Amino acid sequence: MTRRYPPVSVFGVPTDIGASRRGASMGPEALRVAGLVEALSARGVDVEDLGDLSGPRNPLSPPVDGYRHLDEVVAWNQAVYQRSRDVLAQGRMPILLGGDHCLAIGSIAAVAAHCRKAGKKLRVLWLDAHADFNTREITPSGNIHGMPVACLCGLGPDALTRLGGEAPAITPEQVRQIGIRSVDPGEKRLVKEYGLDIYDMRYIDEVGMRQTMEEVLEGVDEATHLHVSFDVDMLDPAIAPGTGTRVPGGVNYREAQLIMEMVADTGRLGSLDVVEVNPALDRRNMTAKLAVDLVESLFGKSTLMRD
Ligand code: 4U7
Ligand code: MN
Ligand code: MN
Ligand code: MN
Repeated sequence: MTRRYPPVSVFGVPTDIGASRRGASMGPEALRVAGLVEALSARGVDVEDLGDLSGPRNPLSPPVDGYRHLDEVVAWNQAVYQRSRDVLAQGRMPILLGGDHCLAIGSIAAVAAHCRKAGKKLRVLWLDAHADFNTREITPSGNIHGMPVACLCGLGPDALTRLGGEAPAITPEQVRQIGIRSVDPGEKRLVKEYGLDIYDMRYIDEVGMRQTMEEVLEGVDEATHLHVSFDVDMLDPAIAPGTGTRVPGGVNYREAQLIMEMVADTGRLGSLDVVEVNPALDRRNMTAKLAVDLVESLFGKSTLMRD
């Protein structure tokens, strides 16, 4: 309850450049309208809103050599990388409001570079229905929002894998994926080959979210920086319809709260992406509101005083 959080800088990245469905570009405003900044300051967090980054328009082109909009995705991610590094250098916690999930290439590359410099151990919690581990050879869509984890692990075009200078930005051992239930055929082979730690919906059904999260957070200590990359399509579409790639059978309301509460309890949250909110597909902004509710839990909101 009384845990202190570092100061936070929120910034919006209004683009759907990595998707084929339009609308995630309206995500940052939907999250603001749902009260994200006010909710954090009501929790006693020192929070500033830096406004939105800018970048190229969505040309709505077909994929070229396996990638849709590669040049534009690179431009947006360079802006995200720079902004995230600046925020971290100021000793503040970056919260990226997406936008589609390709933007996590820039945010996580920045966090990885920061952790290397600061001697911190980075662990990435990837909350998603999808593994996002496609490459140009195996992608069914060419959409780069299905490729960020692969790019961060060094599989992808140089312009994305080397965003932070050296590649890979991270190794698969640093990643824990939660809520997964849609992995493409080629992607299945690749995640196995790379040994990604995937807590899929079947695992969550069988062992429960509490044990899942205990395993996800095992080994987290004072030197750990936790990056949470929250794709709202992790949530069941019944409670979060406002997203472009819905998959049935997702994480329910209480399970999602428990994920956030258990991360909050570690006191090691260092950075956050909230991505894939698509207001054009939502009902009365309910998905953005739920995302804000979950972010409050991530910042220690709970029913009772627990410490
Ligand atoms: B998201 C997909 F084929 N795997 O690559 C693809 F099912 O960031 C979907 O997780 C990717 O929302 C979804 O296009 C990307 C598809
Ligand atoms: Mn995703
Ligand atoms: Mn997804
Ligand atoms: Mn999606």
